[in-house]
Amino acid sequence: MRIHWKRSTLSVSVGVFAALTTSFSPNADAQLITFAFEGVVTSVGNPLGLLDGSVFVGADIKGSYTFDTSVMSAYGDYAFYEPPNGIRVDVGNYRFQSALSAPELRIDVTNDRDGIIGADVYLVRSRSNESIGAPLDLNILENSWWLQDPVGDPFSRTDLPTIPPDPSQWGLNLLLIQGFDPQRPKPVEASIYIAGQITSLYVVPTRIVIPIDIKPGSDINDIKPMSPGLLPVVVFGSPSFDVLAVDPATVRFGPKGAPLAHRNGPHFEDIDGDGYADLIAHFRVRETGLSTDDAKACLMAQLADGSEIEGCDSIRTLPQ
Ligand SMILES: [Ca+2]
Ligand SMILES: [Ca+2]
Ligand SMILES: [Ca+2]
Repeated sequence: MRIHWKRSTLSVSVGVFAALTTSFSPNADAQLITFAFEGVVTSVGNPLGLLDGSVFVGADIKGSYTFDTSVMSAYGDYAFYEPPNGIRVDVGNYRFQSALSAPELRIDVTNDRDGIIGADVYLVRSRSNESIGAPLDLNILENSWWLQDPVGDPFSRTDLPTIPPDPSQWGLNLLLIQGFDPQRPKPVEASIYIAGQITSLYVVPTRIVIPIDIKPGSDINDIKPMSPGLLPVVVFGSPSFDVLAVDPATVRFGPKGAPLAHRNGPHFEDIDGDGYADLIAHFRVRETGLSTDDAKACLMAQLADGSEIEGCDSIRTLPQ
């Protein structure tokens, strides 16, 4: 497989549409969406023997990409610069992923390119990636997934798809990772490449991160893990998060997932005085599974619509 051809074709596709970018103000109902995927390696370039034997033709690919529906575009070229937007691809012993603190994820949605009905493209491309450290020491310049269909007609517009594309509807299906050795000036040839196909995708339920306060009124949050007592935890409501939507039966706290200590559920009160109701839960300390090694503790719950929330706070544990 000739990788230069793939690379230059991708660049042209992105370049043409980047020139037409138009951004609008963020959408108030923005949502983070994660598509998980599975696939298979179809081709490996490893001329220097840098990759170990865990990457081979036929090896499993697993990964996911996350994007934000607040990004608007008139021409189908969506750009995402804030974490947790990005892509993660696991192959063998390696993880190829977008830069964790400064990602640049692009999703290009092209309908009827050059006026040809059915010349549709869906391109997910991470342009800023974490390097692969020792012993490999590679800069990852390409981490993308490209669907193109010259015969069918999967898209009729350039809206950002919020349900996963069906790979079986597309003629071309190419996942491509290329790594370059930073010691070599101006690399022309990739030091490694991994090509594959994505065979299935599914939506990962969104987990909403919410602020909590363990032991309201105390900043240090001292906990004696073996104490027979109760631990109060506040979940803060906000304009975008109504604590009344929390399903009390699903509330869990700590590594062992302690349930609410009170059978009649949490109570509600505006603890911080911001005008939005907050949820006050109590847990039996011994049921939380916290130990003297822990420096933080988290609360998890589901909302009535099935989405998940999580909030964490620091703790200081004390021996009995
Ligand atoms: Ca089309
Ligand atoms: Ca506190
Ligand atoms: Ca409040």
